[in-house]
Amino acid sequence: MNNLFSQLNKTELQIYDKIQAKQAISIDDGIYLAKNSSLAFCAFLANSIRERLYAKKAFLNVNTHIEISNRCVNKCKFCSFYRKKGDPDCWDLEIDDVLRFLESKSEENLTEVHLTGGLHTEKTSQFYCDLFTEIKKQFPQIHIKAFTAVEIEYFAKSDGLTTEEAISKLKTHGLNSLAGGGAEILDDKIRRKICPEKTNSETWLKVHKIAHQTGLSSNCTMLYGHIESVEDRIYHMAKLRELQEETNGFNCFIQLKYKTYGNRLNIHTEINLPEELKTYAIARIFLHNIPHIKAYWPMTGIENAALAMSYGADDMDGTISDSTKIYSMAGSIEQKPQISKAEMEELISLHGFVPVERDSLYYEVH
Ligand code: V47
Repeated sequence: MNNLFSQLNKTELQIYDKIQAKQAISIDDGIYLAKNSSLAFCAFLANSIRERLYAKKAFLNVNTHIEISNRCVNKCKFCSFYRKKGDPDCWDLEIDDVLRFLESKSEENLTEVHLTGGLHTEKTSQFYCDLFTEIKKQFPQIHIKAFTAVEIEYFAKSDGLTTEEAISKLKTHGLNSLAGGGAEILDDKIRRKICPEKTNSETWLKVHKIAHQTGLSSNCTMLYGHIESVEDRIYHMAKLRELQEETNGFNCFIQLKYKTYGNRLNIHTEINLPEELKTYAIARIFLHNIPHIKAYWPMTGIENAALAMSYGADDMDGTISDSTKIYSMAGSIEQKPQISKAEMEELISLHGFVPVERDSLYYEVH
């Protein structure tokens, strides 16, 4: 470490002091780290925070993902998942399909179902209320984490409800928290280029704010490694940090590295592993008020996700049960994302961390 310190300049020493004093770093500090500092220094800072918060714990969840349908009225350029009705690889699950699927997983002791889909013209919020009612009847112990802010806003518009009314209706029927997707980069100039039909930045933030005020927590994401700059990433995180200051409703931050296969964005290179690891570290450093940094392995691969635990991340999401296709369709090496709890624990231990099963709100499961 002495060697590392001798190489630091004045700005880096000031950032180090802020972290020691548990202060937030500034936007300029974040940009400085991302553009000028070494991976080793960022990892060192991120780990000092991670260890202060969780010592050697690395969290995992026993969960499954359900993507009800890949039909979507939007055509986001980075998305490899959406299909039109009638396309050969378009799917559309019904309530019974979901219940049968969950029944087939009953021996896994799932504590969470993560449920999302596209913007579907026929599946209204009432469909999901009925689905949640049935899930809660048969599997009352399962936490339902569902929908991106984009889906919530779509339900509200289609059903003629306010955002508050749409969230309350879903919550009354069993919705326990919101997923973090749809944030992409919270900059409307970028959104107009990569996802022109999608809800704008202000609306995405507004939906999460209302959810938090209604008593639902949520996650937040960042889709990076496409047309955005390093500065855009930090400004994005700053918006999340600002909302968190107000509501304290985000449980975790998830960086989603843009995957190039099967979409229309026309970018053919992915960011490399060192940059990915540095982004975890900067997220941990910059998002001082967001408790958890998740390394989502169906996107980055199980080995990289485990490695991210040494770069500031503390959570590996869950066992998944081979039920998400967003990333396999976008070219992830994880074509069948499924891992047992025991395998996940072993991998975490191999990296020198202590595996801890958590529920969706990060309470430890014993
Ligand atoms: O919003 C879509 C991203 C998100 C691509 O809340 C892509 O715990 C990379 O949000 N390359 C959906 N990313 C997934 C999501 C998520 C995943 C895991 C856990 C949680 C959570 C949330 O996936 C979309 C978009 O940002 N995405 N296509 C792509 N080609």
